[in-house]
Amino acid sequence: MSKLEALIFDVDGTLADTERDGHRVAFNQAFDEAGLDWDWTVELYGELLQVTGGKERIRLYVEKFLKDFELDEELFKDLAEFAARLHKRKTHFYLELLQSGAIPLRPGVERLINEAREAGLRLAISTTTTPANVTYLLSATLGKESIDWFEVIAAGDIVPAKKPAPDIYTWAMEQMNIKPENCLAFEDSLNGVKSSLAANLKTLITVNGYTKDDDFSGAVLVLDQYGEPNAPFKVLDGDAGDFSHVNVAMLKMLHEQT
Ligand code: XBP
Ligand code: MG
Repeated sequence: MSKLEALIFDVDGTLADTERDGHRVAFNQAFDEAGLDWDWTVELYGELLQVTGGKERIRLYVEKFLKDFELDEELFKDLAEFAARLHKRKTHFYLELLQSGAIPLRPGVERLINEAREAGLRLAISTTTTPANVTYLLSATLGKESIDWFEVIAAGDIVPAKKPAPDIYTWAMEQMNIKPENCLAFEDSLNGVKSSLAANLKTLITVNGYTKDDDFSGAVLVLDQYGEPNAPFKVLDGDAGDFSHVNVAMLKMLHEQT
């Protein structure tokens, strides 16, 4: 039986509930600054989350939802350049939100990370979001030193294909020189679980408002949150044994499940 050695965390929706009140708000701030009358409502954003990557999401919106969009070819050589420049400003606004402390970690995340470190488990991140978004979130919630707790922060455009492709997870494991059977992945969405399962990783899911109805077939367990000793999680699918909040002992039990 292989030994659990490393935990690989997704970021958006997993470490923190960032999409509805974070990324979506930053996108709208960038549109407003650019003089665009675009408004990504909570509902529309839920549809746009079908694609991972902020630049890709802008392009999906233009191509799928804006029939009469005309690119100013004096300013931008193509839609990719337009999306990249708009996305750069969105990231600026998102980092401001993170620095303001507007986005806390989800319940149980800080406790689980600290317990994993004390147990000597290796930590990594595999996310579609922009690298700065990760370091700013960690700094704002756990302190700047927490960035070094993660051996690898695999993020954004570091790989050619974003989730649901497995690339971001396989790249992180290559950097760590570790095999999937010695790891557990932590995800929140359909694109995320497709990515981690395609990388042959056992995956623990915590759902959120946007992903609660996603199909998590293949995940080892689906919860509403990691929980705290005085605030138990709710099991949505799978077997959590006698555990009521996610801790290292439970992760070792899950890791041994076939
Ligand atoms: C979620 C994503 C990201 C964010 C927006 O990433 O798909 O694109 O929605 O961040 P994950 P960017 O769940 O893998 O953490 O605008 O920086 O892409
Ligand atoms: Mg996610």
